[in-house]
Amino acid sequence: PKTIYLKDYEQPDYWISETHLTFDLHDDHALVHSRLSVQLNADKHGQALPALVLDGQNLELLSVALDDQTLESSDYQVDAHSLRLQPASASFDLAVTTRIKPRENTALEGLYQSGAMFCTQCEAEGFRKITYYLDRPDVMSRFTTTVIAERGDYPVLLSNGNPVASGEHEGGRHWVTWEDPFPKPAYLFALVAGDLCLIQDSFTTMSGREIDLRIYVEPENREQCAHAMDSLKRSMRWDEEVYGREYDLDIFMIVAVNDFNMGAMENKGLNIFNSSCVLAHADTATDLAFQRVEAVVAHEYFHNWSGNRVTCRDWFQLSLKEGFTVLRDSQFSADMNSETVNRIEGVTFLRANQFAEDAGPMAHPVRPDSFIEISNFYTLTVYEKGAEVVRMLHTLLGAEGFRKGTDLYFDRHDGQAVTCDDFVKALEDANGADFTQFKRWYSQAGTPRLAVEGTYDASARTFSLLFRQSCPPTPGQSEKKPQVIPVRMALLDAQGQEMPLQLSDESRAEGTERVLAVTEAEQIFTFTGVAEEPLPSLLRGFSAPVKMTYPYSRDDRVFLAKHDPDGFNRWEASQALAVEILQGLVGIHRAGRPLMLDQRLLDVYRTLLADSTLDPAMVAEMLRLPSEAYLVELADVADIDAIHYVRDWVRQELAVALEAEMWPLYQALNDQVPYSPSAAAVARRSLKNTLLGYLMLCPSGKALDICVRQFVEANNMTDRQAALVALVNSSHEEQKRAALSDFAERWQSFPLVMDQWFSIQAAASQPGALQRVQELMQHPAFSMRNPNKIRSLIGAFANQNLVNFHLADGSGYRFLADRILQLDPLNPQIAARLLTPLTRWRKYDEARQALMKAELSRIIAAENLSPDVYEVVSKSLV
Ligand code: DPP
Ligand code: ZN
Repeated sequence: PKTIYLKDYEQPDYWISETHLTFDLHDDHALVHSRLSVQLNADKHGQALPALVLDGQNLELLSVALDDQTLESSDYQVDAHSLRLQPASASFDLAVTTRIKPRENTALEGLYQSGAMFCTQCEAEGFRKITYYLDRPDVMSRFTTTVIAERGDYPVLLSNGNPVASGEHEGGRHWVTWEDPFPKPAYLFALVAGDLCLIQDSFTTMSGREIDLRIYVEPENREQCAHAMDSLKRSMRWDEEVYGREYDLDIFMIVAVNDFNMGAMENKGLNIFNSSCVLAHADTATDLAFQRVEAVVAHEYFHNWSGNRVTCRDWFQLSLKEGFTVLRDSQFSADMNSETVNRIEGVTFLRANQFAEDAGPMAHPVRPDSFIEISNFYTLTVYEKGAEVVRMLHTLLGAEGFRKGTDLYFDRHDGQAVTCDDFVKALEDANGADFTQFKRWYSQAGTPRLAVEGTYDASARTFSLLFRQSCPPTPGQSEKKPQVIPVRMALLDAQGQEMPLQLSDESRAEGTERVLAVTEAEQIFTFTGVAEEPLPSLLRGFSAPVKMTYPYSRDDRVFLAKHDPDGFNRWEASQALAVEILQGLVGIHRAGRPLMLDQRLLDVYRTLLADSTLDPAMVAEMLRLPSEAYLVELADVADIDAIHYVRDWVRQELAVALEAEMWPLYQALNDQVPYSPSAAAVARRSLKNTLLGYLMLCPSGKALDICVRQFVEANNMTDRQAALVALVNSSHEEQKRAALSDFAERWQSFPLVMDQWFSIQAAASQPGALQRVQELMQHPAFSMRNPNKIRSLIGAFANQNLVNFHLADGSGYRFLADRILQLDPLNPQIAARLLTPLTRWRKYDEARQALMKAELSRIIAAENLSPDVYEVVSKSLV
């Protein structure tokens, strides 16, 4: 496999102004006729005519014609990746016919069949599996697409843009022609054919245009689309209000498919979604699933501007659209729900997962320098850290300055394929800012460390903050330069009030909260007129994706957890306290000494439970102990057995000590009101079910009946599933078995509900998990052909069931490696994804490291490995 470098980027030799496609769809194949208007890129080549080299893979080439002259096979060269021919003029039409086999396409890239329907996934390089093309995002073309299929099985025929003509052929076949007026790269092409039902609505844009909104799903899912439609309308309004962006076509379509590698895809005017990110009904979807639908619908819709109208020049720039769009969807979700809770969830996810990626063998910058297989770079770093980078720009510029910058960006680059540098330049130009140093966030990998110390001088009434930043080496980058780290902060007095802030070079105090931009390896900020020794509240809202330390005492953390006026930092203080306590106990447990719980954690939790003024969702977040995955990430060498044991032990101690306080609160929240998906109702369920989880740990056993009752009587899936999780993780074997079989029987024909059933069991930490997972693979609802099933059973086991996956005998590793080898020939993208837990071998003891590396070596020795799996394994073994 070949490595591709950003530094080798060159413009294409030819452009394609028009792309005319005709798809003749049949049960066992599809004929694809393409007619391209091709022009020499004269800026690059003057008058010389280089060969035209089109990308193509897994295609059966039937004919090639240049300006209507059919070519002999000696006139062109075809190999496994390309079609090469020599044009005779600077502008010509090229007509190519290929035959493809969508039914045999198990990789789910290009044109494939999901159940009875045809659909496409072209990002990043799937279009080359449909026809020969310049399959690169800087080649933008106007597409006209005709789809022909049998009317009976495929009454609905869709592509990008607007339908402009349709008709009947003989023998029951019909056709529809779609025209997309906006030039686009091939990765945004989409086609759907199937027997789908339509849910329709409309939206009036800010300039008064009426948009036809359509969601297409298989008929049995008709009742599960209301939330997606509502989310879409709110996204459209929000993007007008917050970013000034209006929708541009007359129709906006979403189609749900069951077999999909990603969450969803932003194809122009025709978004194709994994059904898990569209369908939501109170009976079948949890609150988490509702929130995910809202976020993904918004994300894909926002791409219409940040991704489609302005797209990426090359795939190294992927974060240009993904980082920015993730930020946009998280701003939207924050506005629709609780901003603080939303931020807590985002930061929790980032720290447990992206930080681990940044510390592992696949660490790469937000804008990578090289790759073998681009599919491997749809990563947490490109998406989530990329969003953090844009969020920091927002923090540094303020909301107004940021908006001026994005307005200029969209204006300046509308219809273009651009780079991350172009994005930053627009923000600079609109604000007269200089982000030269800031751009290191795009080129340097790794999570920076920020060590902070505070010194109070009582006689001078000054408080100095000393910041020291560093960043550990990552593959290919041994030395790092200082980055710009925005630190949002305040100083708190003994009552927890924010103090006025005046830096030593300022003439008077202004405000009580600041953003300090740390730019040096070592830097001091001194505040003057500080009347008493303050407690600093630092990195509020997680204003930079760094690992910050400050020598807080446990009492300081208790104080901040109770009194910091900033909600995010209250949570942060309680988390940090819990982390410190858990880490301490892990050491004690490993030394074979008895465990004792620091009463300060109890004290914080007791105060939380007693405070009825707090948002229940916040309380639930604060009661949640740091995850095993996060504790692993924080450790140099993680003892997963000790981490698991200690975390469970602390949970149990908390439950017993707080049982009396938790019961009345659970009962008050368990009020059997009719289901509502409102943020307030979600918050109440979140706290109630967090409490149920704790109460089920109490040896009193009082909670069992109530848990079973909640499982049986719940009027929504959130409550039912929470009860099931608590039962499955308990030792009440009989009730557990009954609940699991009842659940499976009731929901067997709902694939997304069965996904939950699989993942709850795969993640349960009792012994014997691997055997359970192997048995579940035989269940009729499981399939190795469906990415959602693989994720919910095998993925959940390897990523969430850490004690069982890391069993000392290596059986978990062997199982995962076997599944990867089994899957690679079918679906390399998903196979490569599954490797993630094995790439983290450096975190574990030597014996486990050896076992994990042995499995990686076994994989890389296999024949005909995909470039996807090869790249991840080879980099992990370095
Ligand atoms: N489906 C991916 C996303 O929307 C790729 N663009 O983020
Ligand atoms: Zn995206």
